[in-house]
Amino acid sequence: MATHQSVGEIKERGYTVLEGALDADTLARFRAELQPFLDDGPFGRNDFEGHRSKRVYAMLAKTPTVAALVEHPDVLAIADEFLRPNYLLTSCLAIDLHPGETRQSFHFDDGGINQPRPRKPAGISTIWAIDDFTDDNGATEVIPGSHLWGNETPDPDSADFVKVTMPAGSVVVFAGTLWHRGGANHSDANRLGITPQYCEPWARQLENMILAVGPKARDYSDRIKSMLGYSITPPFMGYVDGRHPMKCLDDDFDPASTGDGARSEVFWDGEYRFRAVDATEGV
Ligand SMILES: O=C(O)CCC(=O)C(=O)O
Repeated sequence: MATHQSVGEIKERGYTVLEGALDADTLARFRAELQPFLDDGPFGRNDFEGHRSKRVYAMLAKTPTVAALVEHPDVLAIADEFLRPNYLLTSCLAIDLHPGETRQSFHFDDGGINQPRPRKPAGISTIWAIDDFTDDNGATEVIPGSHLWGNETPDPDSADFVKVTMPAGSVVVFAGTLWHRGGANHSDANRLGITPQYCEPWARQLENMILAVGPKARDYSDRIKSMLGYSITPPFMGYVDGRHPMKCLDDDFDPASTGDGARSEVFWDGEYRFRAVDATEGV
């Protein structure tokens, strides 16, 4: 589906589905990397995580192939339309619903910024189907149009929701303001989903990605490094010791390669101070 059509669907009803976005080989490789963490990991600690679900966090530290989902070009082309440059990866986790899991409570993903609604989404979320998402195995349930709501909250029993059924390898992309929940798994097999979520560069990430991923960040593309937090947002949010954070990974990093350096400069004048610049030197 063309980006402008997906963007239109998100603006209108809050979500869009990209079918067949991931090929079978990548899916198989990814599942093989993830399986040991699912096997060894605990069940959820509360109703939200799901007592019959397993969640794997800090995935970029554990399963390198998840990068193909996080920086999928069709997804990022959509996020680019909603979020400011240098937006961040706010969370990235696996959610494996086992048979018998009950439905989750309705929520929206950018609620943490605690700003009144209606408003622009401060995040774009995705949920990748690693297994087929079906009517009875816990496909995500979304309330179309609820991204535009003000203070309304949905009734868990009577809300007008849609089950996002989709074949493995597909992804639902939705506004951070869209009310949704994980469904109940009435089938006899697991339902595995992966949810990379992106947020405005001025918002705090749900997962502290710099700590969660640690030195493994070096293994990823500059785009992913930027989304983890190795980036600045104007004029200089995110600097480290007065310098561009990417210099923590690569002393020779040139901020001009991102355009970041063109926006601000940190200098020493008895104390650290900042000024807007149109050159990249010094950042
Ligand atoms: O597993 C799902 O389908 C949705 C989960 C979810 O929305 C969440 O945990 O934030």
